[in-house]
Amino acid sequence: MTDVLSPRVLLISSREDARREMLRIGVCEGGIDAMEPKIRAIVVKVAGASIPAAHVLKQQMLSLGGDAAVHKDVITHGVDSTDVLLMGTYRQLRGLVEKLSWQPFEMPALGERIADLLDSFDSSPRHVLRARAHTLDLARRVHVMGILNVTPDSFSDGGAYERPSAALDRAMTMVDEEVDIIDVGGQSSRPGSQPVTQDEELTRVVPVVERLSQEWSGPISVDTYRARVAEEAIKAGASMVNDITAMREEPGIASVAAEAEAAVVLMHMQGTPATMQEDPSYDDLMGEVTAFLKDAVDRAEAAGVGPDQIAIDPGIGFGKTTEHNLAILRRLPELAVVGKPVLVGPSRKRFIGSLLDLPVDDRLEGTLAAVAYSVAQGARIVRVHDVAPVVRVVRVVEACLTSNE
Ligand code: HH2
Repeated sequence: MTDVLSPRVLLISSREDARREMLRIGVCEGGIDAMEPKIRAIVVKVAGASIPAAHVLKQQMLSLGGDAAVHKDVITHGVDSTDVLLMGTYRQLRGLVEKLSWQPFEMPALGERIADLLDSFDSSPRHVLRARAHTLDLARRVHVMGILNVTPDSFSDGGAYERPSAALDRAMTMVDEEVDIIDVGGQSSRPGSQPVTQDEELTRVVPVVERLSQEWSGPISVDTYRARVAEEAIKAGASMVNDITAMREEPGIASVAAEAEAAVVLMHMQGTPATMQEDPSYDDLMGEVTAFLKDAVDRAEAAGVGPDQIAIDPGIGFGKTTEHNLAILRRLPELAVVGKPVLVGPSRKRFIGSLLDLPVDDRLEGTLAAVAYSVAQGARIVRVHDVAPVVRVVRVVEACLTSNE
């Protein structure tokens, strides 16, 4: 029998966890509904609040039994504005939303935004990704995107699959290894790389997409920021556009994707591949990455890309130091605020090499660790070179995530 004097800590990280534990001790259904929002806590950051707004937030959170952290000089009006950390249970934060609805100035609008935020963090998102004829059920299963670089100079597999027949062989090997998506790229984006001409990119990519789509009925993605390359690849059978510039380089790519009902991957990058690793720096890493991705999503949707046709990617290695990359993986769940499925591409990248002091060919274990951790942190698509071992790792992590004992 359990010793009543041995209290222990439970890990409650989801609604489901909360309900299960209450059911286990015999709480009635009504009690479970009432207490489930009280069981989990959340911290919400409000940037740049005016001093009156900060006072309202502090008072209301205290009245609800929570609290709000503000700048030390708010009390003496020694600052014009302050960031605010709202801390409380879901129940208290929902109470705040209610109270803000009858407050003056910008408070009701802030309340609505907090309500949206609570909605996106309060339940497991049922993400699907529509890509022309394909519907990828990302809620059910993490998808593995296999990299097929048809380039002479990619950082890890450059030159290996330049001939279309070699590329096709490689693709079919990935299919045997149970890849979900194949991402065909005709231009390296490794740090310091220079762009190739559009004609060269077309010559590399289109024949491979065409032949692959004849051999395989799964979703083919094209790794390009050029509207014309995306258009030709789609005509040749691609159903997804992976744009490392998040449609900033050639905004016309958004309408190409929208028209074809292709899926898009919008990736964060600071700078351009030619210069991005010179001195990457951020004042607020996750704040900047999420704001960038939200803006990219808004632009894509404004151009007609469907809300369920967009995935986001924090861009591991694109204008980031090793520390930045590690922090992004650790704080990956924060990207839920954007409301789209997350893709992560850590495969064989330099941050793994610098952590382990290993060359690109010896980064498999490091890649697998980064993939496992990313999936545990909420990534729903992983972009990798080593499909077979990654599929095995992903299946095991998924099983842990969905265990319900
Ligand atoms: N990384 C690379 C290229 N494309 N696309 C997305 N969405 N996310 C990534 O992290 C990403 C990407 C760079 O890796 P690789 O394709 O292996 O190398 P190269 O750019 O040298 O061809």
